[in-house]
Amino acid sequence: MKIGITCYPSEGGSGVVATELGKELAKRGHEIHFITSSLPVRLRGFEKNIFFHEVRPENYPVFHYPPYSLSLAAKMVEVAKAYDLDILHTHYAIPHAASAYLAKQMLGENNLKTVTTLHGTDITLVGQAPSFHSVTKFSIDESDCITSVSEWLKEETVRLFKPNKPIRVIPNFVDVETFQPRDISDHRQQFAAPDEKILLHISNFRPVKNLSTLIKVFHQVSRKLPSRLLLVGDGPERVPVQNLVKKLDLASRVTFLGNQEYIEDILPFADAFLLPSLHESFGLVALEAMAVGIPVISTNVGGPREVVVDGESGFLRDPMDVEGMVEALLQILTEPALATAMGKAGILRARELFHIDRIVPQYLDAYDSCGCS
Ligand code: GMT
Repeated sequence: MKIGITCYPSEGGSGVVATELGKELAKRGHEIHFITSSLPVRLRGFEKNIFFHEVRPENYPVFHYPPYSLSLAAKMVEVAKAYDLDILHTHYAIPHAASAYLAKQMLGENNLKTVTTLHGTDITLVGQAPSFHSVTKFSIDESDCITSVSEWLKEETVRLFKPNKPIRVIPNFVDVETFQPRDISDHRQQFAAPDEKILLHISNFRPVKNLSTLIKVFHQVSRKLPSRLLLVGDGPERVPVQNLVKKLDLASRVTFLGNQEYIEDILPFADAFLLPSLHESFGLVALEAMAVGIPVISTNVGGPREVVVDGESGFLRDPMDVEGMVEALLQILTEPALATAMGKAGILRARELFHIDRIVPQYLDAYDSCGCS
């Protein structure tokens, strides 16, 4: 098949999923065309069967903002015609699914099928904005096939958008060759002394990531146990979080690493991974932590309940339950046998349920059943 893939190319789970899916499909002999505003971050080198088409929004003095959605639709049409695409697979509905709809209309009598994968905030947050709701519903309804990354997100989509066709749940996946346990003992001292524990959080620093709770949890844990917090990522909450860290006198114990591309090199340093989101449609980074054998502390709202088994591969707590998260963390950090068992359970679960080889065929099946092949 010849497949066009559109996603947000910078840091963020939806772009990661889209890129890893494209890479895997290319390995299986499909021709993949990334149609994105820059090279997707996880496209790290030349790979056979993969092509990149840059979307360059035109600017003009009368525009307040360059109309990216139109430039994207035009590029989709150009690539679909030049390479005779079978499928346009858009990740994150806004505005990608709308651009795909427009591209399809412009192509007229053409067999191109459109697939939209819903990732989370395109439905739960941004999609709820009054100015986006109707166009999001319309573009989802007009897609030939809709997939969602968790059961929870499917239920939320049905509740909030009442789509006109069934949604197929295809969970996110992990490449367990890249994300696997590693011996980092020689390098650990760059982050912590031998007696100190390392806690890790990775995100795009949005309000939904609930970073103030994370810092409050670390504040309490660090008073009871020598520990360090590594924060990877960047976004609008970074400055407020830096201020809270200073206010609580934690600056010497918290390291802001900024955006990092090779998180598989950082995850093995952690004794526990924290993702205290207010809600999360899946929590891809929690899955990647599990695959590396790191116990996860996350919240019991949405997708994490489908990824992390509470009490087995980590702990799930209410997003505002600081005490509960502190208690859970202290258990992991002070009971080595429990931490090891949780790490092993996470690896097993990641490999058994979310292995790339198990999930990618589900996308191929979805393409098939939408009449895409
Ligand atoms: O966090 C976001 O809003 C960004 C979005 C993204 O593009 O990475 O994340 C969503 O998609 C990921 C990949 O499917 C999921 O793992 C995240 O859980 C989801 N984020 C939320 O639902 C908050």
